[in-house]
Amino acid sequence: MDELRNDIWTRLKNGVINFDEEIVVEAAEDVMKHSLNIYESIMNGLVPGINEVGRLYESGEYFVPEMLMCSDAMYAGLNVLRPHLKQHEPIINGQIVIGVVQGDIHDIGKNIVKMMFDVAGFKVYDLGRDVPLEKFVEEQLRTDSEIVCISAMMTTTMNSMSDIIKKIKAKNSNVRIMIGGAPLNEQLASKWGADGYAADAPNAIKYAIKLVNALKELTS
Ligand code: B12
Repeated sequence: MDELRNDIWTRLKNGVINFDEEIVVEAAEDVMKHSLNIYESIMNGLVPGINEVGRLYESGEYFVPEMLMCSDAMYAGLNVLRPHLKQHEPIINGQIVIGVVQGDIHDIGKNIVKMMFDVAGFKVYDLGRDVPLEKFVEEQLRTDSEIVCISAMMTTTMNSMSDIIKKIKAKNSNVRIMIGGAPLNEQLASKWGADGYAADAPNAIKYAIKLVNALKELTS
């Protein structure tokens, strides 16, 4: 079983690297056929694939068109797998606004985090990518969400997070804010006044549940 699972994950990974949508879709269908864990297959197949693409881009072997085709292949796999992620009984009753900062169109990571929040039972308001600062503030007020999640993938775009956090907190000091994305870390999160940082989707969910529970205690 381990061999079969590793073979399917390798096909997912290589399909993304070689921007071969057909191979990725076939491997994704095999994930279901053999009842493999869907989230693990995303994190051990598709994600290492796209990370290797980043390395190839950095080393000058790939350029933007290749990166784009690789991300299409990654989404082809994600689209097959996503509907089969099991919806649990809500683990928690909470609402989340999520989006990628203005100027940044990297949304694969944000979509994985969003998917996991959905699965955990949160109501998620997704602003998409390249989101102007004011939109985060307006959507939080409109939906009265407990948490706002902000994603950025570039060192050039992440700095706007500091302003977004200040503006949201100025309107509503009870909101909890989490940030994430490859260039972020805990130090930046605390420097900018965010309530949390998580390096990946499972930790994002754990932390969000903690924040919502603490908020409920505070306001009860
Ligand atoms: C795929 C990709 C693209 C695709 C994006 C497609 C899409 N729809 O997202 C395309 C081809 C469009 C692209 C374009 C560009 N890209 Co690009 N891209 C990447 C690449 C290879 C992978 C990113 C990715 O999806 N990773 C996989 C996901 C799953 O990981 P993740 O995003 O980190 O998300 C996880 C965690 O961070 C966390 N998380 C994410 N968000 C959040 C939010 C919260 C609240 C929390 C708690 C957690 C969390 O959970 C996620 C799941 O576990 C990276 C290289 C890399 N290895 O990171 C470069 C990279 C990000 N790109 C880069 C660049 C430079 C660009 C371009 C400027 C290139 C150009 N010259 O045009 C443009 C930018 C366009 C723009 N304005 O945004 C640079 C950024 C460098 C920098 N300054 O920081 C990188 C690092 C490549 C490099 N090494 O140079 N790119």
